[in-house]
Amino acid sequence: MKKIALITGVSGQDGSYLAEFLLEQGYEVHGLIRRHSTENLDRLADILQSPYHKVKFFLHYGDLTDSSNLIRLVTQIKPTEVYNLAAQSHVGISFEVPEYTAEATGVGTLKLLEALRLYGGSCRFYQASTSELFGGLEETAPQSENTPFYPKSPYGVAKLYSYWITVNYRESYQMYACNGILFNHESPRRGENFVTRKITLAVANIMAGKQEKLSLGNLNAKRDWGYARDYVIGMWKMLQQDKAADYVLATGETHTVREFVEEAFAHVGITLRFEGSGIEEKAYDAKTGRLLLDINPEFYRPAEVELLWGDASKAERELDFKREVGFKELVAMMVDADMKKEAGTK
Ligand code: NAP
Ligand code: G4F
Repeated sequence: MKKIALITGVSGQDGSYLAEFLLEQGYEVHGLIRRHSTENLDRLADILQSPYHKVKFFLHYGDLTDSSNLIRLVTQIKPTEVYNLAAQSHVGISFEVPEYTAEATGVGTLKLLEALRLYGGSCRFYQASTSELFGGLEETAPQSENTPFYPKSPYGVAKLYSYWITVNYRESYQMYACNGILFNHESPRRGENFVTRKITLAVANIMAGKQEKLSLGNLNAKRDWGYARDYVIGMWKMLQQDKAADYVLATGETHTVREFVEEAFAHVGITLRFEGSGIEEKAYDAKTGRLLLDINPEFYRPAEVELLWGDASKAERELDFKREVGFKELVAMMVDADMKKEAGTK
């Protein structure tokens, strides 16, 4: 049978890696994109310049909040696999736009599932669920498929709805529908306002003399950071099983934001000396005494998830999920990519 994938959120970090991977596997790939006043397809540049474009790779305008558009696209494309990656995916910003986040990140999933139910057939469905579902229950770490949920943001609450509506459609309509409960995953394609990329960009800019210092919020938050490309392979594997199920993808390691900053500066030969605590905390170049990091409470969130630490043993066992890139390599890869980009702009 011809394999046809529809990816919502194809212009995002994960969507771009997944599209590349599926094309390599021989799929015909369709991506949903939104209209912007200036085009934002940078992450798809390689595919758009490749022989795949308009032969095996097709883009369609749409929006997860527009059900008539989703029904039309599903009927027209006739996908065999749908990957629902589209979302207002920024946790901090979800406090600023809670209603829109509920519409896109929550109810949008229902709209897509309904489009698939109306279309009929045996299309498989992947939902981009998240470790933000675990949120506030620190005592339950490391977190697995059996850990209770306690979201701490409008984003987490919207994703909770998407998680359960996916389970509900699997149980009610015998759809092959999976939740991938993914812990944070990063790459040089990560959005610039997520903490890892904000840090690696700042390191590159500071080294180039274009930025004085880096300002962050909560340095004590702990995250389980993996590499995005490893994780999109896990998404695909979830849709290749005999029976649909939900899986955690994680590294099993957790690090503070402070450790990420230390490692990123260490990669360019700078050892940081931290002083103070809370909003008074600062970090200096241990050699020169130059201020390189301070705290700006603007980046604190009204409610915070302090600890994410995943247990991916089910995915390792059943999907043979593997991660090729560890924490230090990930930081190095992101810093190097931003340094290279910076050098290219001179
Ligand atoms: P991302 O880079 O922020 O990409 C989000 C994508 O969704 C973009 O292509 C964006 O399009 C699209 N989008 C946003 N609102 C939309 C709407 N209303 N209709 C259609 N498309 C819309 O996110 P990511 O890091 O690749 O993550 C992919 C998915 O996994 C998201 O659902 C995210 O919540 C989830 N997730 C991510 C992580 C992680 O650590 N990266 C972990 C767990 C779960 P534009 O380009 O037009 O903005
Ligand atoms: O990089 P972040 O914004 O990612 P967050 O909130 O963990 O969410 C990401 O991972 C989730 C999976 O767990 C995804 F579902 C979600 O879509 C997204 O991809 O923040 C990480 C941590 C937070 O604790 C935040 O408070 O870093 C802390 N932080 C400290 N200073 C900051 C900053 N975060 C951002 N974005 N910017 C700062 O200046």
